[in-house]
Amino acid sequence: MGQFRYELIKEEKNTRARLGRIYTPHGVIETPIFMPVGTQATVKAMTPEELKDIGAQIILSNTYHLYLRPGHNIVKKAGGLHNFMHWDRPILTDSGGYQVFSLSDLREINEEGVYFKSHLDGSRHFIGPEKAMEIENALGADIIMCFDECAPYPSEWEYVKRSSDMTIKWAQRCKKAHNRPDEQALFGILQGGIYEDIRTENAKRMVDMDFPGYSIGGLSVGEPKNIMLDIIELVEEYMPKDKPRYLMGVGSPDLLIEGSIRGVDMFDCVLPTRIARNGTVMTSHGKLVIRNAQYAEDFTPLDDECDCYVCKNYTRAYIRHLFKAGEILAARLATYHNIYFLIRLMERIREAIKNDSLLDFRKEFFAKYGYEL
Ligand code: PRF
Ligand code: ZN
Repeated sequence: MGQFRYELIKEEKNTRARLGRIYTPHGVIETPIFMPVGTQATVKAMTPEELKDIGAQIILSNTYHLYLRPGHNIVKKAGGLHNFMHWDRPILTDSGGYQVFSLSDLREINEEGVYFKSHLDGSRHFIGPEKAMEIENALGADIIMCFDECAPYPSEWEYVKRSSDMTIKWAQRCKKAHNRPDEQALFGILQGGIYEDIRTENAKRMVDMDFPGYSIGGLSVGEPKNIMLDIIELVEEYMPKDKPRYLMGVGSPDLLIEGSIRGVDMFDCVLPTRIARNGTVMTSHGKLVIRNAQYAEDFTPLDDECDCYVCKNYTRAYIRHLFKAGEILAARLATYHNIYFLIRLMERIREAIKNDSLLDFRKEFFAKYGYEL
């Protein structure tokens, strides 16, 4: 597996949390890590320089979107996704196995793959495991994901069983079709919904395939939080210690902490960037809707404990004004702060793992943020 490697540095004393490093062709990632999402080859409102300033180590992008627009062959001609978007640190691409189901119209799933209509212009397309690998190989991310089906919640046992079996067959086909194994690490995706028997079998079979990393898919799709956490605990037991674990589509502060406690190394979520553009920011004292009238004359920073560029230089009153006036700087400043907040949170989680104090950290963070333990 060429340049890709996971190094387990330390296991926390009181939890399953791990401190680690992932080595990729574009640099090293300290884990646990939060990956900002750059769906369309851009983390909305942020330049790569700004992302680097705040310490983003890896970003995520999407096969489905880049295949539809501008087309993976154009990205390949540009010299790959890193060159195309001017980001020289690690990139992970999701396979489209999730977006095809959540965004496109008129899906038709069979063992071959998925026929769907583009959410952009209604044109008809097909993506299966081989096609997903062709696209991800062309994009050239450091970490790429197998093509899977994320069963909706709730789904019947029979549906999830069939879907999870198909995802395993697709994973075998992805592994076979992957043309650049020395440059791109292909991760397997665990599925199985909320059914413990399906999850267990799926995890064992996926791990037997010996991927360089594993992700937990099929969660954060509407199931209760305690069920999600139970499933993470269940499948964590089957995932090898010497490989990274990635919980897909999860990025709220409470779940970054809870996931880390349960041995997850990587997270991604559109949440911090999406809510930022709507005027919601995360602070050490919980979420804050900056558009609200109560901030009209509030000349304090977004978060008095944050030392980001935004909090050092701008006030709540000013940022509220920008949102009310429809100024694009509003989205830029709020996005900058929110990503910084989560990157800082992950730094504090890593620090707590070093000190074996992650449970105390959770207690303090939750109390202040307003979460119930
Ligand atoms: N599969 C893929 N991408 C995903 C998911 C999944 O199950 C999820 C689940 N929340 C988010 N992103 N391929
Ligand atoms: Zn800030």
